[in-house]
Amino acid sequence: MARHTFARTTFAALSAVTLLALGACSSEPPSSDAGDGGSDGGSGSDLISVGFSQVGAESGWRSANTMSIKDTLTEENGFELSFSDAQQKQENQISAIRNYIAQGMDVIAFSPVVETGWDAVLEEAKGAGIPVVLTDRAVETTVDDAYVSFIGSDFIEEGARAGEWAAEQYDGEGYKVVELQGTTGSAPAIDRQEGFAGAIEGTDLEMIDSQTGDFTRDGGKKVMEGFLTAHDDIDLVFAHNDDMGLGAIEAIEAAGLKPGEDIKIITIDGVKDGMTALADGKINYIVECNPLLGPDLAEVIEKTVAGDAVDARIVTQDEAFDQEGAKAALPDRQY
Ligand code: GYE
Repeated sequence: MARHTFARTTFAALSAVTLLALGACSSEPPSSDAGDGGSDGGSGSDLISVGFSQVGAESGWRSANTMSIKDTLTEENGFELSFSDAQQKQENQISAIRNYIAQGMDVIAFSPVVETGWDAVLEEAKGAGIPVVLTDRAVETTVDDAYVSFIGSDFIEEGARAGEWAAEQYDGEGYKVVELQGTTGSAPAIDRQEGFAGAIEGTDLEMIDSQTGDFTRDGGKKVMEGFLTAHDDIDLVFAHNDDMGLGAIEAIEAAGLKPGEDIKIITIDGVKDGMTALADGKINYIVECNPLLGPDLAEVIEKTVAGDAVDARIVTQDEAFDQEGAKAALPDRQY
């Protein structure tokens, strides 16, 4: 545990240096839409101006998360939102945040694609007196009071729940497990891996391979094809999100095997496509990760601007589903 923290801190320091160098020569602007109010960073209106830098559009979870934020931070609700999509690239997020600082936004919020490398830009926001709110993913930073609140799920807990369920079902059967990791260096990939590994430790479930599929369906499919070529004894797939699990289903079916039976699948998220595959018996278990963070974000922003205290950590509550649970939940599923 201590070693893990040390390694992350050291890497954070190194990445900050690398990013200073990168920032000096980066020229690619992130894609963005500045909202109805254009680029006037909040001056001259009663609306709270918010710059939000999103990770990308890599998964069903992300689409639902974006929808929740755009549907909540509306003019009717008192916000002027500038939203940008970083296409899963940290340098795009950093330049978006720098633009928001230059525009003098009232508040900046972002979902950091990876954990480390944010020190310089967080320091800049702090220097400009602009409060920062983190949604969904955490950062490792040496900057004091770098953000007012972090809103999102406990990813270690999610990985642990997936691993505990796997151990309950399959311990004693000598299961061989492969893992489809999320984006390398992202908080959910690091933490879900750690939580799952801890939960299967001491059981006879054995992790035989683990690679990143970058949280995308296509990535999950390609990595699973590789696993199926390299190993003929896979019993169980642990995918860090539904989309990679859905990609794995395609690869398993293309190899003439039955997902959910010949090879079991556990995923995290609980978006409609994942839940449908679970109800159909192609996925065996899903640990939910709630993407609807807009309302909590709106509340934190309003309180911050009003000068009220906010919780430094808001943990989103998640459920878990088996096949029957998915069938029951699907009709009311919002995303
Ligand atoms: O699980 C995955 C997405 O950060 C919790 O990112 C989020 C993860 C989510 O791409 O589907």
